[in-house]
Amino acid sequence: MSNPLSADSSFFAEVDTIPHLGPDTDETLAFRWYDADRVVGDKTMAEHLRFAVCYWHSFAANGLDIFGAGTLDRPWAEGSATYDPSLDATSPDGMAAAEMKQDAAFEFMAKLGVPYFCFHDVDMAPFTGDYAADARALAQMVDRAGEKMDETGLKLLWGTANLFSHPRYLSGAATNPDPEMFARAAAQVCDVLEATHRLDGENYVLWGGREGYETLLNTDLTRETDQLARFMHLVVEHKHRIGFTGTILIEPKPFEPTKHQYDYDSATCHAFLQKYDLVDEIKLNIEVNHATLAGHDFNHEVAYAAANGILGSIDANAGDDRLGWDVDRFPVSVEQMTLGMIEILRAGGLGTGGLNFDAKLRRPSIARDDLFHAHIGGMDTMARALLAAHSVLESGDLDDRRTERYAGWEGDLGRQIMDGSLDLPALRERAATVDDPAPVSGRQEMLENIVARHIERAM
Ligand code: XUL
Ligand code: CO
Repeated sequence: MSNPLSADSSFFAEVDTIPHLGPDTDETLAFRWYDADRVVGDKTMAEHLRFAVCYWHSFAANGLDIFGAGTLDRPWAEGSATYDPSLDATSPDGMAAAEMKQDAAFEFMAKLGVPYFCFHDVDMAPFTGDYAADARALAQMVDRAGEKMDETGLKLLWGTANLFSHPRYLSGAATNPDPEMFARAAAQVCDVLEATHRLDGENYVLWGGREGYETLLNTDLTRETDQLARFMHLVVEHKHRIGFTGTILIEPKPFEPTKHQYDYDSATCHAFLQKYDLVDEIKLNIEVNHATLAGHDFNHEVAYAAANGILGSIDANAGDDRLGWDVDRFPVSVEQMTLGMIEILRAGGLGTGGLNFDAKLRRPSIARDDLFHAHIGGMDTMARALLAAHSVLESGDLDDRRTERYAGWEGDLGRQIMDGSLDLPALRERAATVDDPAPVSGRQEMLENIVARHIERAM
């Protein structure tokens, strides 16, 4: 492999700290809308949005896809891959590559001015599949990350364990037919949960990467979901044992990599959490493109989670209208994100959660500063969405009309139906004595125009 030690000590030397220059600037390496200290309602933009950079797409991945090799300029990638059994986890090259990757990541995040990052164990340290060696390498890299966090002021939004890349997890981790695989996955999560706690992480994420099935012909669905619940109870128990006060999050996704993932969408996750008595302990990390893949709008997934008290955090990205797989683009649609932000603001914000850019550069985007442009675009999109959503809610343009639409339920009839004082025969009797009710317009097009107006005017 090329020697990662020979690379520049400053990886992004050609880019300075990204300034906020306002909407009129033509400077491309600047924020036009995201202004960390600007107050919107009762909080600053930074406090509302709680942006995080993800370690995996931005630093671990090198643009490799199933049709071709990596294209991105990631000189450490050869020595520090997500899974490479030929690596020696503690070899100087493997660790040097991981350190170089970490230095580049912290340089990038500090220059971008985000408050948070997120990581998987395998992004941070060399990963060979040998449990003891990998755990040692991870512990070293986590300690080093802690020092970098102290130096830069960066914080950890969440940590997570990769339970899907190693071939051992080909039939799932917690839902594996072999309890030995469950046990190995548990060891990995125990380490990463403790590492997340050591770094004062604000959440811990469990994405069920291969917790699903390819065919029901060989699958005991009942047993597998019981196993998944047992796994989550173990995590919750350990969280309390070690005094971790962050939130445990699961991340809905309907399919990919498996044909059917058990954490299909917000509603499926909610039913699962209720069935297994986990609903007070675990919330959701909702990813925009996972919502699209499940056949939902992003704002539906947020609204459903919020309505059931399980809105946790957001993986902010975008899909593609024509592609049915997880393309993980950076957010580009102010309209889509405004609709999502309306639900987030209605819910009172994200609590310990934030907006994590689980998004990747396109394979041909190979210039070093492309990573800055991608994040600047995502952050400006979310900032505009925040301004527009805040303006919509502050004006009352939607909520006043919505309250009016349901006004009948605040009257005698509505109250008596809901409190049970009118049964079916009583309602039948009443029908004979009153005039036919007149339908009213749903006003959808007018409401869409109102939202469009707020987006146009939000400055
Ligand atoms: C995969 C995905 C993951 C999780 C963390 O689709 O979204 O990156 O966010 O494991
Ligand atoms: Co995600």
